[in-house]
Amino acid sequence: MNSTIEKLIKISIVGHPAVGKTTILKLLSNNSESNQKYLPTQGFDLKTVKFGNYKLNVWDFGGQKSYLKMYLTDYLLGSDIIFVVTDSTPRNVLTSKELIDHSTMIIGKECPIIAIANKQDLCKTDGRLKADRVENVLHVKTHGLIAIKNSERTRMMNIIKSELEQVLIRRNSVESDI
Ligand SMILES: Nc1nc2c(ncn2[C@@H]2O[C@H](COP(=O)(O)OP(=O)(O)OP(=O)(O)O)[C@@H](O)[C@H]2O)c(=O)[nH]1
Ligand SMILES: [Mg+2]
Repeated sequence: MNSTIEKLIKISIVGHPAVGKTTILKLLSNNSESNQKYLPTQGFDLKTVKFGNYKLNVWDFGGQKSYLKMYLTDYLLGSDIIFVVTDSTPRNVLTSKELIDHSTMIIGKECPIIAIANKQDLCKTDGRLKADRVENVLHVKTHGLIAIKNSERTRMMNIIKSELEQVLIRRNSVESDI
């Protein structure tokens, strides 16, 4: 495979409105603390993040129902890693499970679907679920996060790093099948 293409990684971030997807995109671009006012994403946003030799194309999809319904399949196809973000409230965790099931139906086993249990800073104040409990409900690998803290960037990059190796193994095995 062309080595430039090999180093292009498509990361998709999906989830219901206001769970923190755009904040994660900002976290990856190093400015999640800049403006925390909620501005719903219209359609989608795309940012490129350099990571060693890799170019991560991070797609942030607006969570409003109309976008999710209309475009989810088109957006998800070709992803190397999919993050489904929940705000860790019991209700949102349950609706995120539906989104995970739907995404799995679209994507099959082509790419990992990983849950982010965001807003972990609010667990103590309003009864949100800790990441391990979220994982028990969602049945996919789940990482806790506080996306509004810039110091969480390393954690998020490490999550991506741990998946990259698998992405390359998968790509090579698809190539050798052709
Ligand atoms: N307390 C807390 N607030 C957060 C956290 N992450 C994001 N937020 C806040 O949650 C609100 C919504 O965040 P966004 O990132 O815009 O949400 P979104 O998922 O992109 O929403 P849509 O674009 O409508 O789909 C903003 O006010 C953020 O500052 C977090 O870890 N903790
Ligand atoms: Mg957004």
